[in-house]
Amino acid sequence: MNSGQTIILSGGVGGAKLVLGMSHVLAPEQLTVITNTGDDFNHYGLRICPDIDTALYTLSGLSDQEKGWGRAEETWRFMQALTALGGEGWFNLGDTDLALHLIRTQSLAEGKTLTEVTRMLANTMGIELTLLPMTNDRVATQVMTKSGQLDFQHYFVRDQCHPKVTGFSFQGLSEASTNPQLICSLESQPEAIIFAPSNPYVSIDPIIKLPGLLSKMRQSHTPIVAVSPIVGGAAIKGPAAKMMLELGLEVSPLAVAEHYKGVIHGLVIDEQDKKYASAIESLGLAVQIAPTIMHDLSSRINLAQTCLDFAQELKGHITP
Ligand code: FO1
Repeated sequence: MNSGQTIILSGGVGGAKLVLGMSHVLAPEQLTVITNTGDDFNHYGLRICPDIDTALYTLSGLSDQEKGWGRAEETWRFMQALTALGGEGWFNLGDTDLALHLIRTQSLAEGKTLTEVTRMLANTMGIELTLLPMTNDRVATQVMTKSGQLDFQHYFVRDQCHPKVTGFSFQGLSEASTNPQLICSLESQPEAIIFAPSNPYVSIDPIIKLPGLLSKMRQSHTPIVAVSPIVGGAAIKGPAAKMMLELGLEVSPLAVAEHYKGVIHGLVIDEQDKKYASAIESLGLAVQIAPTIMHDLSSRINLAQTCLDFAQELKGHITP
């Protein structure tokens, strides 16, 4: 008897869109969202957890729809004062966003885990579903570039993804423990595991490379379905396509399938990319062709439903 739980792994803005769609399809007790924490960093003494915050703001309806991160109707007087005092202005902390960072930093300093702090923040925002950081330990994504190693936010925000990437590493990952609540969900026969259309290298990999997690996922005999973040030779948002080019990969859902081979059972690709379907199937993966560009709430909901139906179909074909 399975728990009826769906687990979705997510990072960044694209992932949060599918998470929102899922939250409209499933009841809160049926949905567990696992967020990447490799983007997290310390800035002016604050612990910044961007992918958790993008999920919190998106699920609570507070997020800035145009940027995808931070809060809507934000003001920036703190940043104006900070830079006027000679502070660094490359990472924008909005006045209302700042409150969340202060509360999280204070709560962590008092000894709360990142999971406890996230639950507390989710509760204040009326979010009932289970939102978990992938781990309570510190993991920091490092971007290897031709001009040296960069902390993730330096690469992504300060340097605007300009440096050419040669690879990635995840500081602290080999010592990190997977969030115990995720292990618990995996052991109670979940219905489906979904990889949101997030960046495979810097949003999904930090999660699935947590020690022991992949084997736990495979042992659960749960269908694992990913949504390709690459559509029509481009990424919907963010540097995934540029990274693939710099890594010498074809910017296609086939390259995404190859990246996830041995991990996932099925890949959802956009109708624009149906020519890749047979090549992906020859990797031993099932393919679901569907609209994957989420331009409004109904497309987010439809894609979420597509993923759940696809996972249901695959249930019978999961070889232990
Ligand atoms: N992304 C930017 O491109 N510029 C910023 O100034 C910026 C500030 C920021 C503040 C809080 C936060 O939660 C996210 C923020 N992001 C910003 C997004 C952040 O870089 C994330 O890592 C991305 O969402 C990718 O995951």
